[in-house]
Amino acid sequence: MRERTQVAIIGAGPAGLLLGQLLHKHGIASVILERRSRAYCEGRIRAGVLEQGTVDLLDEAGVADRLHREGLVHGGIHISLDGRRVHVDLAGRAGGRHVTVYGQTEVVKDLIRARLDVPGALHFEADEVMPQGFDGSAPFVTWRDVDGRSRRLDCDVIAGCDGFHGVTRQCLPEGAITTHERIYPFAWLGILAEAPPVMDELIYARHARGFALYSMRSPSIVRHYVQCAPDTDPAAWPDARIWAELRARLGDADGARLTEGRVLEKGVTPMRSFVAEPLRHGRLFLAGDAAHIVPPTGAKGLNLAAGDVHYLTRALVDWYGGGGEAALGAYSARALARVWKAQRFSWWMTAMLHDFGPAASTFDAGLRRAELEYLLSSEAALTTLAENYVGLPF
Ligand code: FAS
Ligand code: PHB
Repeated sequence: MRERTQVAIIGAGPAGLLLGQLLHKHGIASVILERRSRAYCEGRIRAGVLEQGTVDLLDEAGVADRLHREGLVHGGIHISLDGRRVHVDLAGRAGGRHVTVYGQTEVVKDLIRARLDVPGALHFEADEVMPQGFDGSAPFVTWRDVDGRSRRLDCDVIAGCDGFHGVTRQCLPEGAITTHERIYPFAWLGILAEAPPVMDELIYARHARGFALYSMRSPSIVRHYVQCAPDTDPAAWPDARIWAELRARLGDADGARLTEGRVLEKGVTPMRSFVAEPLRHGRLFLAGDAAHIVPPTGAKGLNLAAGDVHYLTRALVDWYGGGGEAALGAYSARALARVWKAQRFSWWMTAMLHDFGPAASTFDAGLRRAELEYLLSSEAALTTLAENYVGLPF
């Protein structure tokens, strides 16, 4: 079975879905091919903090009504060092810009609902997806549908939005991309639980026992993380142990504010920094986690995916509007410039707030601690953190 569209999108994560919806708003047709089921995509617990720019894009895509009704607008965060907590006034330091706490799961649900309004625009359980012919001017994607039929999708452009473990980056010829990577000697053990948040805004805590993050999804659902060993088995962390560690890393005063509750989900997130460049290969474009990964300490993963989609949408709208090769050629450099700044910020937050263990040099450990103490004592440094946290302009 053979069909045609303008943009073939591989992957129905935030990047692929938002791209499909924004292109639709600009009158450009697309078809999204997603390997997993709808239930799986809507059940994944991931990010939770949206930059102002990401919220603006979801508004432009026409899928932000529920976000504005249910999202929590935060004008600040807290940083805690061995129980001493400092508030960072994000809005006051970053021109009134703020972040919105709204689960990635909810963003994906809102975007899937909108994409399914357009018949044939989104296929779940698409198997053996393979991009082809993108080094020429008539690319296409072959795949097998949920009924086992082999299908071919002809298009003008392929967007690889299939995450870190997807097929698009892997199908590029040897030498076509350069990758840069840093693996951290720790991971995050995260829980989703029925409990009230510790504070009205997020707390990033550095403690002698390791890093911890106190986040939320609503006034009655929290999302907390503790730094753990990279090979941690969640089964080795009974709920009581997690709550005890979360309390200890807040210090006595704030520890008393922590309320325990029923744990709904528990999982380990590996910590790596990764960039693949360039993002364009003929008529194939990489966006989101397919091209870069950040450690979640800077809350940038989902927001970087949205940033890429902002630039790719502009490039495609310009190209279809007669902007020629230059329009397509602009995407990679523009998106990567913002990606590297977010990589720097995410690495900086991770280095400053985590314990790198006995293997790390004591000099580096001293620097990291001094970095945090300087931050907590400097107006200029707090403002730098604020402008990066709320999101650098596109
Ligand atoms: P995604 O990975 O979200 O989506 C890619 C999609 O492509 C998936 O639906 C996948 O099934 C599909 N796909 C893959 N291969 C395919 C194929 N061959 N054919 C068809 N479809 C295919 N960020 C934070 O800021 N805070 C967090 O707490 C946080 N937690 C995270 C936890 C985990 C386990 C992970 C992996 C990431 C986390 N992130 C977090 C980062 C996260 O938010 C990502 O940056 C974000 O999901 C990126 O979105 P996409 O690029 O759309 O990729
Ligand atoms: C989350 O709420 O899941 C979250 C928040 C901030 C981060 C990472 C994760 O830096």
